[in-house]
Amino acid sequence: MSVQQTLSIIKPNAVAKNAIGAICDRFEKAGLRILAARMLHMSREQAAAFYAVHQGKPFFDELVGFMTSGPVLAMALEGEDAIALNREIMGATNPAQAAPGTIRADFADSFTENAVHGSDAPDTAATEIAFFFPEGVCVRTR
Ligand code: DGI
Repeated sequence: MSVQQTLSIIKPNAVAKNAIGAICDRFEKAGLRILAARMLHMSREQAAAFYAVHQGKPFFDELVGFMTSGPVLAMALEGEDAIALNREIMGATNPAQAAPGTIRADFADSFTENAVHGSDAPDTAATEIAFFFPEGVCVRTR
């Protein structure tokens, strides 16, 4: 167990259904702390760069279209084993396979519109946090 940081995005479909508070409540109740938060409407260039690893895949254009369809809330979260904990709370990428009670089971509308993003490893977490928070994030002292 170690304290980690991870990048969370509340995606446009979840923002549109006013679920920011409900989703952040799940993070906080699980012990994840919000170190930084930024509401933004991503450009096509930003979304394509963020998901560059998926360029050329059949779902890429739909993914970029969705991620630019409305505002998102990007957050840096911190906690014990934050990366795995966040992904557990989120549920499986395909909401049809997400366990009951997970964020995706409760707030996803489709495979593409699956409500939240969470980093999958320490190196991607660091890259993704720097992508949205180049100025750095808060250090929690209490
Ligand atoms: O890290 P995740 O978001 O759980 O999953 P990922 O990095 O493999 O994929 C990024 C996003 O792309 C995912 O949240 C939803 C979308 N996606 C991935 N695979 C598929 C997909 N969308 C569709 N429609 N079909 C897919 O096979």
